[in-house]
Amino acid sequence: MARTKLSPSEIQTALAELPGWEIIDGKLHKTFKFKSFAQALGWMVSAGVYADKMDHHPEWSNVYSRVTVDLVTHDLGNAISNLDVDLARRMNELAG
Ligand code: H2B
Repeated sequence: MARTKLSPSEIQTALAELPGWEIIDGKLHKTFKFKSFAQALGWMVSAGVYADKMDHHPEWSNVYSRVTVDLVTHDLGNAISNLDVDLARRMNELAG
């Protein structure tokens, strides 16, 4: 899938349609909170399968029912790309 670096204004436009996401340290950032570890883990499997199909992988960590996510495109020198926005949108959808 083609990856294109987004401009600051394109990032702001995308953020308006991505509830819960913000830019922290130049990365698309969100903490997802679930009701249990099992739910967090199930979501990580679903989001991880989607990410792997895209060949675009999140930086993330899990503590109990919380998953902290940072999205950035390594091949573009850690810029935010259309793929980061696509993955963020899918992560929100999967979280319900
Ligand atoms: N994930 C992310 N987040 N950024 C990338 O640039 C990236 C990736 N590149 N996953 C992919 C893998 C690349 O290494 C392979 C070779 O396509």
